Amino acid sequence: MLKVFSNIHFTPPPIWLMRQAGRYLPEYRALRKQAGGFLNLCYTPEFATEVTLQPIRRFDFDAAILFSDILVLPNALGQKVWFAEGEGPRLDPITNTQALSILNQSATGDIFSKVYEAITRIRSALAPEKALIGFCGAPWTVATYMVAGRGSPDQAAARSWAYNDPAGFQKLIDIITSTTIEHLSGQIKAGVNLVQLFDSWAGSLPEPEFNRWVVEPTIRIVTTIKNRHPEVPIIGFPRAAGVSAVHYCRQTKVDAVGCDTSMPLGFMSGELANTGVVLQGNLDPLLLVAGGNQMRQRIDEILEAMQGKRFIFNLGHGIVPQTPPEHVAELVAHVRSHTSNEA
Ligand code: 1CP
Repeated sequence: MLKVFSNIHFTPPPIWLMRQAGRYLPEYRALRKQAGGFLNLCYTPEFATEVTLQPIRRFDFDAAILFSDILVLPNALGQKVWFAEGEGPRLDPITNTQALSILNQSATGDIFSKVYEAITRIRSALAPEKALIGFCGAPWTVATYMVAGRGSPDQAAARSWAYNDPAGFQKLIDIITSTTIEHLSGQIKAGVNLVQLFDSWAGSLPEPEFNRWVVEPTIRIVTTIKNRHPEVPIIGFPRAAGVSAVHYCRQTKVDAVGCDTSMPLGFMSGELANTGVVLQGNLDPLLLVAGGNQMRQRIDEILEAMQGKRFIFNLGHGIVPQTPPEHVAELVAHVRSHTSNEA
């Protein structure tokens, strides 16, 4: 588990980065080529293990995150998912209640068992003091991909279904929610030490729909996982939720909250920290691409604002492919050089 969950304030804070494995690393690109595609990397335990460990070897992060994807879950349920080279993910879209019949919750084991085998291997290869993070997409975010069949800037397809036929859309959310609970439990049993729920598109909904499609399913997931595995911390990442992040933390009872790039540091250290959660974030991934003095200054500002809080250093969203690996090394060194300015 990350040391920050022990209730003590650490200087410097623990650090890991979203998308710390991936296309910005030459060793990742080489293995992806050898595997013959992204999903082959995810579904071959040897490859998934190697890719998970690559950034730990290079940068000595405090945590490894399982190499997988949020779209493994719809694929395990029977939806066709593929990754075209140079494009984002593609799925055969599910756009109405009748189409839900292709989803089969009792067939997920074929794919999920590959993920659990990778977790067992990673946990035994990883130094005991390093945390292993498991994850799922949150139901709303996963639904946006299942319904549109791809990433979309406005999540219009899922939002429209949710407005036109909320009872039907609820059925899709319920299937994703219960499968997410099973998949997170499976990951925990296989050896992950904490889990993160990625709600990358939480920011696209008005308040009533935010409550119904983001907060409610997350409450169900957190409550059930806490019942089954009370010792496992849960990080929620309601990206771009703005001030609604406070309500999200209070209602869902996540242990930690991922703060996106746009979140003001004063809001994080004030209203958001007052909910009692551990904070995680929130350097702009493009400042990591820029590097240099600008990046170091912003790291200092974040660390000063988080002084005395329980805090995990991370980005505000995932590393982008054009990131120079040397800048990542510089980021880690700079965060680790930070010492408390309290007497
Ligand atoms: O090699 C390649 O072409 C694939 C690039 C790639 C990678 C490295 C994808 C496709 N997924 C991943 C790994 C991944 N995805 C991880 C692994 C662990 C890590 O190192 O962090 C995780 C946690 C994810 C989560 C994920 N996948 C999210 C949530 C976080 C976020 O970025 O907002 C989302 C939305 C996805 C969907 C997805 N998978 C891949 C891409 C390019 C996308 C985004 C599609 C879009 O543009 O909407």
